[in-house]
Amino acid sequence: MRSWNAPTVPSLPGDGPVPALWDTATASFVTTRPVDGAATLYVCGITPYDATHLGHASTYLAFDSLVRVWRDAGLRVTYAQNTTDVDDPLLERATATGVDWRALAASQTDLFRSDMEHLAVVPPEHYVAVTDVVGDVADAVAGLIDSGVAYRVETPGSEAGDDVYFDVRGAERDTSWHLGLESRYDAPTMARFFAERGGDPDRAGKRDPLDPLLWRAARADEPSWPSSVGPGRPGWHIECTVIAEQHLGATATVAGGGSDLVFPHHEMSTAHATSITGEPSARQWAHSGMVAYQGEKMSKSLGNLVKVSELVSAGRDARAVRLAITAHHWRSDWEWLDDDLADAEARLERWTAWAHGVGPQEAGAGTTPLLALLRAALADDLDTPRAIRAVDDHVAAGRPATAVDVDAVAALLGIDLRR
Ligand code: 5CA
Ligand code: ZN
Repeated sequence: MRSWNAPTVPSLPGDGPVPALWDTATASFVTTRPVDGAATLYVCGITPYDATHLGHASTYLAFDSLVRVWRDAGLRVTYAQNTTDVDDPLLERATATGVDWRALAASQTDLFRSDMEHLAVVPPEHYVAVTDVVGDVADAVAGLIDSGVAYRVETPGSEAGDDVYFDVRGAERDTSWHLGLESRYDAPTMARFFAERGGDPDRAGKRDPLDPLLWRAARADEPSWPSSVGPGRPGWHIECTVIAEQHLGATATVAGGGSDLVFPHHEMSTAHATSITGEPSARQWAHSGMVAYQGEKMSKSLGNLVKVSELVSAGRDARAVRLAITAHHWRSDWEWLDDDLADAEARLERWTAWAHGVGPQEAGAGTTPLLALLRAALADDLDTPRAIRAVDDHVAAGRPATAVDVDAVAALLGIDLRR
């Protein structure tokens, strides 16, 4: 599927350090270990039934910082992201609003692309719609049935066969994966999140309450595809397993998304991967914090949304939106306050005035003190708040901008001050 247009990312003198990043699975900082100078990233994409809100934006900006820092460290980066363009909430919204589900997904994906362009997010090389890989997902499910870690559950109401579930206890016996390997959650926490986040612990006929759906057999009035496991559509976790593996190989350098995906989504995705390839989905797991608004997690289902597209169409500067979001640490939970944007706009104005005073570029200009500060902050678990303070201090102290400084703000923080 078409990705979106790339922002201009100036190249900077020398290479920055390879970053250390917090890893959910080991609860420790892990320094990226590139393989042959390359790093791969899988980030869970949107379910396109409503516009990009600041929570989504914050998650994609966190991973955008990682991509920018990796590139600055001289790594060749391959980035893949999905869209969950067929799923229960999308189908429910389409039915409720009388819109065709495909049209809804297409329009919201387009809006997402334009939001990402406004926020200067570096696009993934592989932007993959689940509806484009249904056959591959079915084949993976067939393989799991063959290897004995997936089973059919009798499905009244479907004339097209039975749903297929993943056998978590079987996978624990047969592979190096076990429940909690990625999430580190205890059993009650897993049970709670499984029920809250799309799982069906009480489904009759399952071997274990935590067994996740791999394949949903066709129902009347639901989209379905003919496949090697019968007509139906993919379960949620297996889609990300298959897309990541297709584009990045067995084990991505980093996989992630928002912290609401720690369990069951990523636990089960890596369980599926381990059953399929013998290897986990990722060497490291990265999870961004949740953005709240009006006291609660910003979410499409609650409707407490501040949308990027609405801010932009109201004439607000998307660079200020990016600055306002990245003034928070990527892993912390935080609440959007309506004043945040005005504060960021004021900061952007100060920075722009500073950048416009830039002198002519000296030939072969080397690194600058500000570039070194930005690189050090971002290599330390993508500390964008510290990087922003470094620019603030520089500007407030009246230190003149060099061309390299302005390029560094554009390349590393994604804020183009030359506009
Ligand atoms: N399609 C699935 C992933 S395969 C999905 O979770 N879609 S989503 O549209 O609900 O979320 C898209 C991304 O934004 C996910 O990485 C999710 O973790 C993140 N996200 C959702 N809400 C918030 C929020 N309030 N704050 C920060 N990140 C969020
Ligand atoms: Zn996902």
